[in-house]
Amino acid sequence: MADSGAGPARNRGNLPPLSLHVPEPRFRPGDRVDYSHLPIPPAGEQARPDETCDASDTRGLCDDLIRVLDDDHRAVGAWDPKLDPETLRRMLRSMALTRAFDDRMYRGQRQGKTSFYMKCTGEEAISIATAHALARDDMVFPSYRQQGILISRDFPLVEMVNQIYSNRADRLKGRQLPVMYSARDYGFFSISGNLATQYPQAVGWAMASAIKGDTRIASAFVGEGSSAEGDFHAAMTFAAVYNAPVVFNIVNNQWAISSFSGFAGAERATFAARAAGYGIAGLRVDGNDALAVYAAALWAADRARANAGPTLIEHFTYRAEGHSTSDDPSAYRSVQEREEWPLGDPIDRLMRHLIALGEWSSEQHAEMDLQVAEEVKAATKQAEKNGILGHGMHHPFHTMFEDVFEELPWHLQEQAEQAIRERQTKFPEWKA
Ligand SMILES: Cc1ncc(C[n+]2csc(CCOP(=O)(O)OP(=O)(O)O)c2C)c(N)n1
Ligand SMILES: [Mg+2]
Repeated sequence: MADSGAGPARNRGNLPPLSLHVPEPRFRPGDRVDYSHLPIPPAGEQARPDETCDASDTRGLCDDLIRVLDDDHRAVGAWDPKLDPETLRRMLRSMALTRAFDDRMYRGQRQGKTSFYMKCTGEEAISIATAHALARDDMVFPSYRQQGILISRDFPLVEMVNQIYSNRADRLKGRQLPVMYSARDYGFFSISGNLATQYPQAVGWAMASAIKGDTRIASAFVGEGSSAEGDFHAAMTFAAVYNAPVVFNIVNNQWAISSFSGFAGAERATFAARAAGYGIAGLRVDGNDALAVYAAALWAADRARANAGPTLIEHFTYRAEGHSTSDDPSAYRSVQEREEWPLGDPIDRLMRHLIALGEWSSEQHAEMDLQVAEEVKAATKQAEKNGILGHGMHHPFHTMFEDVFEELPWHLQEQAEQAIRERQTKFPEWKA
């Protein structure tokens, strides 16, 4: 009988049947967590090549982990960015403010003031140290977990809350999911819910900057899970081919909602190692070490600005909390993971460093925590005057049909009228 190939396994002598590997995370709920398999090199031991080096000179750094803060909270090694205490305190404050903001917005969601929120707990150093290393007018192409960049650039908190509440003062008119900010004047490209689309956009922006003979660079962020998207690879190819002035950041926080990093390829190679395949520079960084993140971000920014090419930076970190307010991580991972994470907490580490320098104290830290909590509370109260979810104080309903076409086409005009009519029939008490 002719073999169609569709039936039972074909027998070819003693060849083993083919099989697939389906990744499985090490720890599930209830498991005891032991991270001793993770190689964590001592701080300060990583060589720092010149920013304009050959991309191949960074190969070793793609498998290593750039670390500056040591176990005694001192800054050590060639990557120490030697920041002055004032800058360190500014970064610490932005990190604390971001965490306080996240905590309050999370509670706001639980209180029904917004439908959705996403925290970046444990990942604050990545966005905030990067923002401090970039120029103020460099364009960032963020994912939804880089609110620290807006906060570092002093974007008004009240505007963030207005967006989260989708209220009548939301400058995005309620058209974006809460936390999907857009602030061109703060060098913060519109966040898209379609993962990884910001990567090719960043490359296009960077290429345009170069074509115009400008000096501004692009800095793009993606989660490790999203790096499995095709857009990631298209962006890398374009950037490598045209030597675009762009820095690619992969935030490897181990999880993509309930999928672990293995499904994006983490079992085979580091994410930074992908740089080698494209012939661009790659760095792998302790993402919970604000000084290491700063040093790597500055190295890559200087490299891009010197026309020496793009860099891929993997920030090795841990998503300390749920993916979003719609998630319950206790359903799929061990709660011990956060406690056992070997790279600690980024705010705690920077605080201890400043204390070790004699430039900070626990009392000052406690005082700062109170201040940032007050600042967030004041912004929330102010934003609440413009409305919260379900209180009807949003942009007029009909505006959702506007701003796409210069003139509303007839079929959308009809749809708008129908939608408004139906809404008035169903909810006569609601305003247009
Ligand atoms: C193209 C696309 N696929 C899937 C989703 C659904 N989704 C939203 S967030 C997310 C996880 C992303 O994980 P990761 O990239 O690691 O970022 P993290 O949330 O950890 O910061 C998924 C699958 C989406 N928004 N867009
Ligand atoms: Mg992730």
